[in-house]
Order: sequence, then structure tokens, then C-alpha cells
Amino acid sequence: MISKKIVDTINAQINEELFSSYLYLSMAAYFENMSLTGFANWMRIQAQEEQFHAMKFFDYLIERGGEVELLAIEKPENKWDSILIAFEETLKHEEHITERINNLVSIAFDEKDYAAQNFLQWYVDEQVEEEAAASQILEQLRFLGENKHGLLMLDREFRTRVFTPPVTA
Ligand code: OFO
Repeated sequence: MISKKIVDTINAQINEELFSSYLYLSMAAYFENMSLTGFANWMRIQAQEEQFHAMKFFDYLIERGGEVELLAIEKPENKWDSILIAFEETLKHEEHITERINNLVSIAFDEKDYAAQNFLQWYVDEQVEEEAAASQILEQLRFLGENKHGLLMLDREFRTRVFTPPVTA
């Protein structure tokens, strides 16, 4: 039996993941408006990954007999001062999501819900990848600075990113 506390926290996390998707979709639109179609593509794929994260929680709640409750999704920003600032926000946001996942793991421990602890491990590992990806791009952007040629090369590279559903246990 899944506890009410875990059900409520997972419902809140579904909302966080859907907001993440919304935020990255908004960043995709921002990059499209700058004609940076590669950066826009990177963000579109990121938005799809976040949908996947939300749906994995959604399916898990149903499997455990918990009640899914979809909450209102906050409006994301739609403008950033630069590519660099958008990626700084991306990393900051992922660090926030990692904190939320860690909090969920602590609750699963407190509730002695071993199944949930096991399930959440996938997200713990996924967050390591999420932070590493954002951090790597941020470092590349800092290295390039105002080098427009370099930025366009990066944009071209990001056009090739495709959505591959993450491997799940
Ligand atoms: Fe769902 O990991 Fe990003 O936010």
C-alpha cells in the first residue's frame, strides 16, 4: 500500500516535470525566434524527455493504486538575455529538480516504502545525467563567449539531437 504522503509528493513531482517540459518548450520558442534552430531542437527534445519523466511517475502511481491528481502548471518565462543565461537557468532548474527527487527518496525512506525507493533510483541516476548535460553545454558556451562562428557550429551540432526514450528498468 502506497502512503498518502508519497502519493501527494509524486503528484507534486508530476507537476514539476510538466513544468520542466513547459519551461524547455518556452526556451525552444525563444531560440526559434533567434533562428537558432539547433538550440531550439535541443530544447524541444528536452521538453519531450520531461514529458517522459512525468509519465513514468504517472504510470507508477496508477500501478501502485495511487490517485493521480494533475495540478495547474505555472507559466514559464519566455525571454532570456542571452543563450548563456538560458542555459544557466537550465542548470539551476535541474539542480532544483535533483533536490526534489532527493526529498522524495528521503520520504520513501521515512515511510519504509522499499518499492518506491527502488523506483526512485532511476530518477536519481537520470538527474546526474541531466545536470551533467546542462553543465557541459554551459562550459562550452562560456568557452565560446562572443565567438559567433563557434556558436553557429554548436547550433548545427544540436540540430542532430533526437528523442530516444530513456532506458527504464
Ligand atoms: Fe525531469 O529532469 Fe529535467 O527537469
